[in-house]
Amino acid sequence: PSVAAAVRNGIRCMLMRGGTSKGAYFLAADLPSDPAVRDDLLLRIMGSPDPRQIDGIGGAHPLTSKVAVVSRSAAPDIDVDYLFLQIGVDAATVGDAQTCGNLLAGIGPFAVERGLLPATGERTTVRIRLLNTGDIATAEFPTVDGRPDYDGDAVIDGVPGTASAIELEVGGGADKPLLPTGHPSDEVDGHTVTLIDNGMPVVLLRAEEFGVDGSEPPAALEADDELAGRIERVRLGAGPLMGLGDVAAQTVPKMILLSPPRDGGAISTRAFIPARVHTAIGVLMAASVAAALRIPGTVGHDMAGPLTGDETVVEHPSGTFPSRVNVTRDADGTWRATSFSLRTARKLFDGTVFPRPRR
Ligand code: NQM
Repeated sequence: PSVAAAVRNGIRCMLMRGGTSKGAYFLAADLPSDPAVRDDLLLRIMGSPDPRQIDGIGGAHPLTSKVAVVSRSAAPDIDVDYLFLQIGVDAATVGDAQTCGNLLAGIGPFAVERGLLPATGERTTVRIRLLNTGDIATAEFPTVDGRPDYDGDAVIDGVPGTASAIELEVGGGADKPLLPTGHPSDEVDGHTVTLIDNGMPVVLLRAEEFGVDGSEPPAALEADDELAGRIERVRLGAGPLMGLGDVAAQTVPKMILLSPPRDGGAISTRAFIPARVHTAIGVLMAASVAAALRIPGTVGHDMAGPLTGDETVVEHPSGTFPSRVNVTRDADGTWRATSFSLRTARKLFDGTVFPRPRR
């Protein structure tokens, strides 16, 4: 559709909570195919730029200003392609440099809702290609009478109540090493950091080196301009080392302050994404942290509580995130990993969204 037609007739859109985030889910075929035209339309739909997104459906926070674009996949053994777009809240930006593991939780149910593939009895498995990163994910969730069943007993911290469990496995596909520099730690802007990417490029920092203890609420960390400046300098230095180029205008890498666990978990985290501080932690951020704790010499390895089994309990501001990772090492010393996470998702609203007529 052209922008004019979309403004007049609206666009089919489903609002879903995916994990601890919320986003607008679209079929690729319902959006303009030209990325510049599509992005302009998405800004008008979400109500950006505006700190309140008052004239759109965005939720005025990066965790609720997200878009998923889904289509049937042409790739062998893959059911659907998932493109994630981060819509700026107070800036007119649409970023595709990262994926989102929380919105990923809604992709399988959305694909079944839209008829991209049939439900298969009581459980349905969807193979998903993450277009932003090249990774492959498998999502398994309950279905009843050919539709996703959102009602269940699973609890995830950061979301009230219960819902049905969505099991996510992410990894493989993209031939990327876990440690982009090949080292468990590097020096950046006078700090010892770990640069790691288990589905999400993150920079692990010692909270105490930054003058905080790592248990502060997100709002207190966000209010500290001096801290933000120091973290941003490290981020700008880390980007090129991670093969991401100049990251000044990108939402990756994410910056994660680590401190010893306080609630019986493996490690405590505060994640800058990268300006706001996450109220919980991203799925793939947790997977990257969990993988790092299993590699000697990383920031975090020496702070971690005892690691038993393959589950790593990552503490965050609203509870814990149990991430299961499988970390392996090739004969040439290259570390690799996959992750398994339990999430929930829910269809909130299905209908037609009307973009602002003018920017
Ligand atoms: O790391 C937020 C979120 C995320 C990312 C962000 C995520 C992940 O929705 O897998 O889900 O990266 O800005 O929690």
